[in-house]
Amino acid sequence: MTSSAESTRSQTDLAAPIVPVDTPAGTYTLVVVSNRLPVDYEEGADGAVTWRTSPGGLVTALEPLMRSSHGAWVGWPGVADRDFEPFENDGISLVPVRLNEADIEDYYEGFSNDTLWPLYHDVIAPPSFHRETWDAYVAVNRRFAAAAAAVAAPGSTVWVHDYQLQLVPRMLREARPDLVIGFFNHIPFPPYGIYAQLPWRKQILHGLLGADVIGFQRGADAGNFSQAVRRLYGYPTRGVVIDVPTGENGDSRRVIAKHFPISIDAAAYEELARRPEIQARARQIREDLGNPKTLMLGVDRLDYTKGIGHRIKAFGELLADGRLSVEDVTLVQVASPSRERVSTYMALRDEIELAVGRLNGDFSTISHTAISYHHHSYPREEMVAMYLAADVMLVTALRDGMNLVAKEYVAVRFDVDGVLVLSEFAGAADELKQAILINPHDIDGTKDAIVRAVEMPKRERTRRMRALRRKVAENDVAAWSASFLRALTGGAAVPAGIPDDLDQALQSIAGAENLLIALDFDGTLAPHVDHPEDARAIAGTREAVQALLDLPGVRVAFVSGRALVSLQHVAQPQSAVLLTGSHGIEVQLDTPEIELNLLSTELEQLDTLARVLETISGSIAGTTIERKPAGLALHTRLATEKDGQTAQGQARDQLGDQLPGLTIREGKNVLEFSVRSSTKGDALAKLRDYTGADRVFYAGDDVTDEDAFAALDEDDVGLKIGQGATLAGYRVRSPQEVTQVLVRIAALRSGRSL
Ligand code: GDG
Repeated sequence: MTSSAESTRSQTDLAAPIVPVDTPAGTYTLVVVSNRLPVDYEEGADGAVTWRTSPGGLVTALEPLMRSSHGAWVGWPGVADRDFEPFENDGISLVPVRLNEADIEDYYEGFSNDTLWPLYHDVIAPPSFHRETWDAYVAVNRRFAAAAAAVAAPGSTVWVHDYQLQLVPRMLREARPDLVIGFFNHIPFPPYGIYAQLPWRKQILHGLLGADVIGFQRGADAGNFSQAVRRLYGYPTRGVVIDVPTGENGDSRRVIAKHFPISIDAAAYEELARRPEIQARARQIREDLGNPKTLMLGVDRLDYTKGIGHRIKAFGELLADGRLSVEDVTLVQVASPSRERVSTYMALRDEIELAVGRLNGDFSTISHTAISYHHHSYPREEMVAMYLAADVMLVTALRDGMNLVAKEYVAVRFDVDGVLVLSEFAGAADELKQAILINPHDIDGTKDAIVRAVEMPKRERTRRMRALRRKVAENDVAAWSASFLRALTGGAAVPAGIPDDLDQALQSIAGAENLLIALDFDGTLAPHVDHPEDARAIAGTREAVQALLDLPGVRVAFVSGRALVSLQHVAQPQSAVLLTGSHGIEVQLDTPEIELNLLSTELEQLDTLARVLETISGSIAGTTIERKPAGLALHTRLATEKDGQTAQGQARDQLGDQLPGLTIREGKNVLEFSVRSSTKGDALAKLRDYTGADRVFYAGDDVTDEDAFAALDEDDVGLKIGQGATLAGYRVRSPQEVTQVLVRIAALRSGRSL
């Protein structure tokens, strides 16, 4: 935790109510909040106002959902100093937020684009820190939060976007604790050493932690965020889960901070590319450029993060070295105008245009221009024609959240040709591994990569592009928004049976060399019951587990929060089943012994814990104590709701005083205290290690299973049973389906079809 004396003035501002107490809730069940509304304002000669949809990826991703789920979009309409009433455009309700000229200067151009943008992009340009622009940022965030709070229906979902609005989640939560709140950061989140420069670093984290799910582009961004939370607030984090304390009595709220890499509407790009007129235009572009052997393309907003200068330098040196010649190679650089009133951007434009002018002066001939430079925006059709025309796409960003241009190029190339040169500092590099990856700071390396791209044989180009296209097609923007919203809201009513996408995933993991099937017990194999000792797996489970145990290369494990003796009693597992109990504290792996080590201090804590809970349980009817090897659980399932709350409150208060270091875990009608912290994620890691599994299937129903889902790799399969927010990729209704799933895996694995 930091003890530095930071300004708390604006922290107080953050807490001010944003909505008058008696305001009625709105009616929209899904509210998207972003700085800019997805429309452009146009005024006809007669003064009539029209709105034109500006087709960004976000709109395409959310449009169908917004229509079907009664959605509204809150944002600035792009015109300063004007009030607009909410209106409908293309079937989506738009709720304009007013920004004055001064807001644009301080909140948007100032704090957002001259402080946060450079800071979050690894200080490629120096960030400015001004208290006045911070104050404007707070004030405008409050305005956005108030607008969202006013239109959101009770219990609805609000999805806030990007770095301009990082305080909105907290403001919304304070005004409307009933809402489910998500946040997605489109740009990187910097390492702690850089983030820590921000004078308002704690306030921003506090703002973001108001969300239930915080999405980032890369795993590294989510990791940087969690580290900042640990360093600045000391909150416990485990994998993607952060426990945010909510009050004095040890209560906490679970926040998920995880990567959800954004994408594009790949099919729509391909559809454009297949249009004959766009293909004709692509041919025309090449012709107009003198039909160079190789056409290279760069498409970026004119921004210092995009590494346009580095690209031009590498290209210039290749021409100077004679490794490329202007007769053969032309670079088309689209630099679309951006943030033109921010001084760093004005300086950048001068710098780039000077470099382009110099290079063209040095190398262009009357018939061949080295760089065809365009400081305009083009219609999407023209962009697609350029992608189609380009043999080599250069993405040389010094730091970039994702970089959609890279994905668009791949989506357009239905001819399975073209070479993508991609900076490893763009988020897209995590997925697009078959591109030629470069470090743009290494000019020699970049030059070699460009030459390699220019000379790449057709077969290699096709092989790489095919793999890239598969990746972009599979993970398109619809998949991105679905996976974010799934994590945020969970399924509503879960239908019976095995859904198709789960069946496909099962087919894929069934072929693993070493497969680990790890299963929670209560609520997963066995329905929840009033008395924990009465729990039994449903009929057919034992046979399904046996069928899996009989197969080579398959191990089955039970991963339970119960003490192992209790688990053995209720599950009566076959001896080949690996067991972990007490959230991974106890482990039994192919031996009769249970592994467990408790220190003498931990044993003393255990005694104190037992004394306190027994006293409470003895005085409140319907509460029971379950002893566990490294802790105790207070069960309140049989108590009245009020008594249960009282018992849990007393336990938290008294133990908070006497044993402040205890790990507290809350489940359905159970409060569990451990003297040793371990999670089902730790248990799973141990099992993966022990079995050497290359693919893992994990099924669970409880919030404690989220730690295990968080520990799964991309190729693993997580299955959530029942409703509620989850990190699992799949969901089924009940233990019945789990047993069906186990039977299905065994059948697939043994080559039988059902
Ligand atoms: C931020 C993050 C993250 C560009 N010029 C024209 C034009 N474009 C389109 C491209 C592409 C989009 O703009 C640019 O997206 P990028 O991802 O490349 O970059 P940012 O604008 O910096 O976006 C970034 C993104 O958010 C999404 O999360 O990937 O890392 O910085 O779609 O095609 N489109 C048209 N004419 C142009 O002249 N029509």
